[in-house]
Amino acid sequence: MPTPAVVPLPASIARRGAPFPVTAETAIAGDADAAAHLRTLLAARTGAAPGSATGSGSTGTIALTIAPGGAPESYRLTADATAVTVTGADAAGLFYGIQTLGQLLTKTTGTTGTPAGWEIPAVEIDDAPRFAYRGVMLDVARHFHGVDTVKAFIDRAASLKFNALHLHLTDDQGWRLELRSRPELTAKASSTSVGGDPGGFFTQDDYREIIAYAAARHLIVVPEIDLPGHTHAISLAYPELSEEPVISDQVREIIRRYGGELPVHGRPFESMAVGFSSLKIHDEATSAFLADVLGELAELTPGPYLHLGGDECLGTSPEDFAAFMQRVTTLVAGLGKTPITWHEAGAATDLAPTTVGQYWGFVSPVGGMDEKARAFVRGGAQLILSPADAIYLDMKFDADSPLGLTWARGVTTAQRAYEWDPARVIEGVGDAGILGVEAPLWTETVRDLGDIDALVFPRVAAAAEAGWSPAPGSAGRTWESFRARVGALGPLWTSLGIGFTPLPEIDWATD
Ligand code: TNX
Repeated sequence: MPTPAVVPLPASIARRGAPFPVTAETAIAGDADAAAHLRTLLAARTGAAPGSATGSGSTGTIALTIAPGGAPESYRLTADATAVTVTGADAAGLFYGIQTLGQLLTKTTGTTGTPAGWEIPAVEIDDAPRFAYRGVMLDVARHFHGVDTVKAFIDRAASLKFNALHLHLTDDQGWRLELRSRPELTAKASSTSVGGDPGGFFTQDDYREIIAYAAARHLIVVPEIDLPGHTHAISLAYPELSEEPVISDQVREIIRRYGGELPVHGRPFESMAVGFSSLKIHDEATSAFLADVLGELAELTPGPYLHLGGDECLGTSPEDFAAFMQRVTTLVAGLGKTPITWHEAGAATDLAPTTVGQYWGFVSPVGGMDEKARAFVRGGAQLILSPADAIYLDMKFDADSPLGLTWARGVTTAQRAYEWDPARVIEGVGDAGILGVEAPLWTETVRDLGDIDALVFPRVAAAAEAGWSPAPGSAGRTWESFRARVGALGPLWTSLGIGFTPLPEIDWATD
């Protein structure tokens, strides 16, 4: 019997005996929230509604319970011919057990005397995540993506046991969150996107709605205000806070290649160049602005983290950059939140000591990026790993598609997204120094949910496995196994409305 196709691979999975039939008579018992999630999933996958609250149980029962005591987010799932039990150590664990159950649900072809139907293979699964933080990132600044798209993105992430949604809310091209303390930001700096496309922003109610929707699926929201670079949009609302754009050869080259106009202080920027903008680091008005913006963001955000950016500040001197990151991480720590910054801030001494670094260099580091990342761990904090050549979801896998970029080692593959180990990226930083893994989707070329799905699936499943599953080298943690398991998920993804790209590296099941 082949091992059932579960992604991310569980910590332990064993096959045993005869399958559990899923019929209109299947009873679902136990935790009401979890039962509702399971029913939605069963209905989407089967097109019918097996497993109703009123199921007689004559063909078996699915029991959903929470039994505290195990590791956070862990669950145990057993299935045999008469019963399925999913027991979570907490509500998140139970929710993840249900996601596994959705993947296990298999269509039966039917033989003479037995009609075609659905079943759950008999299994025994004990599962818990390798890393506490498993994130996806959506850039809503380069192209704005509204509440419905963000919710769809959350559903997709939750189905692969991600527990954090990082929203890149601000960048040179737009400011996407309404703030009561600084209403000019969205009034004057939110209406455009890359390439002349329309912009948009989240009202505070939108933001709260996203947070609640994510929480119901066990994801926290990590908002990012990218500072002190990637701040050209601020110059539309508060011109006095920003320096003149620094036009480097690299800025000219990107604009020559991808089109658009050079950045002009106080005017919307709709092209793709990076690294030209900077806040005025030493002005009191900048300090007052940061206190308002970050104070209000901390109030609006129940999750423990605020992301402060800090990447590609080529328009800021290294000394000013270091002083700024020290000041702003200390401000955020004082607001009771844990700051996250991109790894560049590791060059600064005296960051708030809890500051988490997010590494976006390559799996084999170049240019001293690993040294900056290591500084966070040396200071007693942890890292989130987002190696760009492995799990940047905006990298192209099809040279002819208009979607995606190629700067992280060219056109990529699902195999490259899969074959890396978080504990082998930054020398000297093993599991203990790693908070988790995050797969970012930058949206310079990404306009809608169809574009998102086409770039994100299937590679995001490889990122999920890097964050959740036992380290490569454990049984089943191979590209060949992943390839087979992810291919088997095609029909589930289709029934959930996910427009994944059927990469030719993978044999996709059709039913
Ligand atoms: C680099 S990686 C960026 C983003 C771009 C992305 C495109 C990082 C922290 N910054 O500003 O959108 O490349 O792939």
